[in-house]
Order: sequence, then structure tokens, then C-alpha cells
Amino acid sequence: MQKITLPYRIEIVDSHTAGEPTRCVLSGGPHLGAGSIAERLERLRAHYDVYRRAILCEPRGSEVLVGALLLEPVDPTAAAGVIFFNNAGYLGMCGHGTIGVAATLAYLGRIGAGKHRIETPVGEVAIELDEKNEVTVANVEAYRYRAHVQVELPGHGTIYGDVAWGGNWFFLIEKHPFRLSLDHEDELTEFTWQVRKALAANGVTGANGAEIDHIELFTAAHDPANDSRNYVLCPGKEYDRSPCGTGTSAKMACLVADGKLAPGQLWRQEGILDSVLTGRVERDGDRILPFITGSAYVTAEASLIFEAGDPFRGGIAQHNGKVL
Ligand code: PYC
Repeated sequence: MQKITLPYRIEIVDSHTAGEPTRCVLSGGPHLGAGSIAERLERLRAHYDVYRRAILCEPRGSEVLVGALLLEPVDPTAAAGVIFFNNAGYLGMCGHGTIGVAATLAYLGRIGAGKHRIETPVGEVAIELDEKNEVTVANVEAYRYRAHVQVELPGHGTIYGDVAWGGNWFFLIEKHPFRLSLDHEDELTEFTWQVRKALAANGVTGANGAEIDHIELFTAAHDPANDSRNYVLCPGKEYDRSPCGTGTSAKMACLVADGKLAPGQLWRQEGILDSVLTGRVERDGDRILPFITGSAYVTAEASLIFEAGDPFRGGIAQHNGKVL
């Protein structure tokens, strides 16, 4: 196997969107060659995964971060190409992360207010940045794949949820016994992790057998100005600090399918930290096109340093309690 040498320095800008952090990699990343962003993601996954672990895992990162490797877009008129990743692997799309990328590009002076396009592994997304640094992401198409799917959960009995796509695969649960607040974080994480494992064990998947790697619980909003509150378990067993852009897209697809959300109607999704992302959908024939609006704030501009001899240059890759 080819031995990959990490560079001495990788330049990053960190931001957070509604509390959820995004680490944009500006330079020092691997050379992934030409081709679509999806093809370059496959090269990254197959040959350069050490970069993901080195940039995102401890001791230079943490399991809470979502990484965004900025790439030359295929279409030179697009603002950037991007591959999103986390402590456990790679994401097709990331709503809060796209808002973080937009805020970072604006911070760097690479884009100004107006409309731009960003290429992701699951397709191109449009963004609009306003004068107040608020970003609206025109996400990829969202849809409900299966409704009211039954899963047996040891200790909890039968639970029901919808399987929906919003740029990632989600299992959305309305009925559960939990209060969605941070003082119940351990229980929420354990429950949703059990759901994820039960889905996999019972062959409940997204389209084409895709693994459902995000579990989303809902309850009434704490703030009456909002429409709903959520808790989202991400693939690396960490919860989304934001209301989750792709999760909100999946939720809106289910609401549309149930006749509970009309095109253009605003949906204010409150997350576990009380922060809010605002969504709406447009219809294009049968297709549901979600829009997500939020703000991101830059928190750091830094160089990650990889000294020769550092035994943890490649990161401490832990996933679900195991050192990999
Ligand atoms: O905002 O889409 C999102 C997201 C996915 C995982 C973490 N955040």
C-alpha cells in the first residue's frame, strides 16, 4: 500500500453555524486530480483517508467538528467544490457546513453578497449570501422514501419513523419518551444509537441499500415562534449542535408528503441548543427543493502543524469507543 506523507502545514478556517462547527481546509490537502467532486471523494476515501483523521480527529480536532475540504470546482464559474467529512467518514451534503463554507469564503473575500454555486459529491447547491451575512442554501432535492417504518427496539418496544433523504439519509421519529434538552444528552445519544443499529440489523435502508446514518427526534418547540424542536444523531455518534440543514430538508419532505407544509411556507426548526434554521420548499413537478437559511460565524483562522516524529500526526481515530 502507498505510504501517504502528510504536509508540515495545513491551513484552516473554523466557523460555527447555529452552534455546529465547520472546519474549512484551505490549503495543504491532498491532490485529488481532476473529475467530478464525487470521483474526487472516492479518491480521498480510497487513498488519502489519513488526511481526514489528521485534520478532524484528536489531537488537532474533535468528534464534534465537520470538515469541509475546499477544491477547485469542475465548472470554473462555481465558487468552490467541497467534500464534507467527520470523525467517522464522509457526508454527501451538509447544510450547516455549506453555510459555514459560504461564511468562510465571504470572510476570505472570495465571495460577496449575491448568488453563488458550490459543487458537492451529491450535486451542485446554490447559495445566496445577503448583506447581513445570512446564507440561504438551495439544497439538493429531498424526498420521503418510506413512511411509518416499524422497528423493534430492546427495552423500548416498537418505534415508528420515516426514512427520508435531505442530502443524507435520515430516520425521523415523532413519538418517543424523551425531552429534547441537553441534560438528557446521554439518554438521547444511547436511544438514537440503538435505533441506528436496529435499522442496520433489520435491513432498513435508504434507496439502493444506502445506510441510514442520521437519526432525528422531534418534539414541540420550546419557543412558540418556532415550529418544531429536534435532536439529530450524526454518523460518528455525536449530536448536531445545530438543527441540521439536511435533517431539516428531510423533515420538510415528510411534511410536504403528509400535506402539512405548502411550497413557500416557512418552517422554523429549533435545535437542541435553541438555535434555529429556517426552511421552506419549492416544487418542481414532483420534486421537492428545500431551502435552508442560517448564519455562520468565523471562530479561528489557523495552521495545523504536523511535526516529524509526532506519533499522532495521523490523528487519534476513535469511533464508537474503539481506537482504529
Ligand atoms: O447541517 O446537514 C447538516 C449536518 C449534517 C451533519 C451535521 N450537520
